[in-house]
Amino acid sequence: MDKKVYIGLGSNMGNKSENIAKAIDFVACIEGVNIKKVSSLYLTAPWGRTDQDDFINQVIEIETDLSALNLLYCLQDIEIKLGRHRDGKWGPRIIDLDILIYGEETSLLEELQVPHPYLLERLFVLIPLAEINSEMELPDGSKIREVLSRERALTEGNDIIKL
Ligand code: PH2
Ligand code: MG
Ligand code: MG
Repeated sequence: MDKKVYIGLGSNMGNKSENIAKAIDFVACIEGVNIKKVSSLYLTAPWGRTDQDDFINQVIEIETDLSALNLLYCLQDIEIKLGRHRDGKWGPRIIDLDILIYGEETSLLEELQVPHPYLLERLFVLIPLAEINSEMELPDGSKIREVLSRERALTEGNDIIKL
């Protein structure tokens, strides 16, 4: 198990926390994946497209020997098993499993961009990431705590509630 990987989970349809819990159970069953850390759940205002229900978000740290693409395919299988169907860009979803960071690797494939392209702008990802690894250095070399305080200063900061 060599690569340290962060996965963001989100849901804003149905029983949101149950969807996330089920997704984590499925992740735990993937061969070649060990879950190392799990953040709290956060209730978060919708980002990017605001005409939809609030999300519940969570971040997990795993170790894996799967390639980034194989991991992506396993996560997509889990999304389908939990009933996700095609949703528009940033639209409502039963479950979303995004690879945020995959070791030191960069991927710019159409189907997989890592580090996640919006990582530095999304408090609903940065806050749970900082909870499980407060010393983390982000892929651009910045410190998560510094990015977080900068981003928090730009927003009201009260649209993310730790559950
Ligand atoms: N996911 C999106 C779009 N907007 N907003 C929040 N708060 N949480 C999400 O997980 C989220 C979002 C597309 O994946
Ligand atoms: Mg997403
Ligand atoms: Mg996704």
